[in-house]
Amino acid sequence: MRKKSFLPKLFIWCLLLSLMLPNLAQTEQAKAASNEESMSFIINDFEIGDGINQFKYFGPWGVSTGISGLHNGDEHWSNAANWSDPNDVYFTVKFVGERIMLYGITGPRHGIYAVSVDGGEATEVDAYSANRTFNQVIFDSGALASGEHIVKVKATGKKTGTAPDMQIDYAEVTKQVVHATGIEMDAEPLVIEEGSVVQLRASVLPANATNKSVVWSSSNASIAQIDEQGRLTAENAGNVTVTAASLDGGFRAMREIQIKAGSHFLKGAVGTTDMHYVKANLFDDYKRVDYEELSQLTDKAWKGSAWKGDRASAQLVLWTTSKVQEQVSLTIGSLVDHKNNKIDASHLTAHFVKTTKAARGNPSQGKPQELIPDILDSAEPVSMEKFSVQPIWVSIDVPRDAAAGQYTGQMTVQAASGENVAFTL
Ligand SMILES: [Ca+2]
Repeated sequence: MRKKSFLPKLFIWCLLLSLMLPNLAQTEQAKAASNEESMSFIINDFEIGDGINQFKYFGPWGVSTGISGLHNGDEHWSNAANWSDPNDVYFTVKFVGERIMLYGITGPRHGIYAVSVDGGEATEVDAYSANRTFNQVIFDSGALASGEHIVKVKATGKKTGTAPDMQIDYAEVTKQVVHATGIEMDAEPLVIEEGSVVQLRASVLPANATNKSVVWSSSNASIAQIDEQGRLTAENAGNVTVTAASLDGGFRAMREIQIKAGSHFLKGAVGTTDMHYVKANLFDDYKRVDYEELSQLTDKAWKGSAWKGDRASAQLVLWTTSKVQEQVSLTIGSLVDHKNNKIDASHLTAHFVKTTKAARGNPSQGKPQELIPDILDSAEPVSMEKFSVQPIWVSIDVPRDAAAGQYTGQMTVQAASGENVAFTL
């Protein structure tokens, strides 16, 4: 009995599905035809500057952080007790979009603000409420023309409650979605050497597309890898096709890359003593040179000057490409001038600079930890991984009895592979 009842049930489900499917298809069509797709995003009050999607504050403003109920836990406020003229107390928000809504706290101490869009006539909005209430719409611009706008919110000194103070938490901007229509990449075939690192670029079209994200891929990762930013690392000789695809719409552009067998996998150049030489630069606020930048360095002759009895310091930097280098060692010779005066090699020291993992900034704010060159290591040979960076610190102690003159010497870096780099000092 039970088995027999299965068939009628299946029939009913099929009937239901066939009724529902045409409806779904119609909804999709309606969406595409209306072309009214929009998205919204938040500009927090702590996004500060002159740029697009940033706040800027004028007059005496204070800040609070770590307050639950506020967007990102933070706010800007201005206390009327600190004002000499309300006209000097305001903030602006520059944005690209078609509507802006300002959110803040309403309360008994919050006053009447004068809000203007694009320098137009001001509208007065009242941020008063009997009880302090978070996340309230202070101002809504309504529909604006698509494009760049600036909204200005000024103190008036007028109040419904006990004070005309000001406060702001965040803005919400609504923006028309501009879909990708294609992707552009240089199509010229590229010929590079094994061990090279090359930055490739692609742009999603049109220029004002909302989502300009590009997804990179390599047809053969054992020959060449490409990272999320389009940085290609040529690991081995061979041919690969690199594809750049737009995340929105999946438009694709391709480029053929030919990788020739390399000849040098250990390289070096003269750096400066006031920079850090690192594999990757995770911070943009510090004096550091990353792999891509330093691999452009070519100078192998260091020049410096020092007084008698003084110390001169130099920083040299080594880097490897697609082969590991074992037993990398340093040999430093004496310095000799053209009259054959000599500064003995015992006055010269060359050390590999070790790295230490350290956090900078505030780790609780998501600042990453990174390797920072710091400790002066011994002159013992080191092993270098593929695509790694190894700075060398050179000190020259000029003897008190050294004759004045121009001295030159050589420092050689040698690896077990037979590769070497020679520096002139
Ligand atoms: Ca906030």
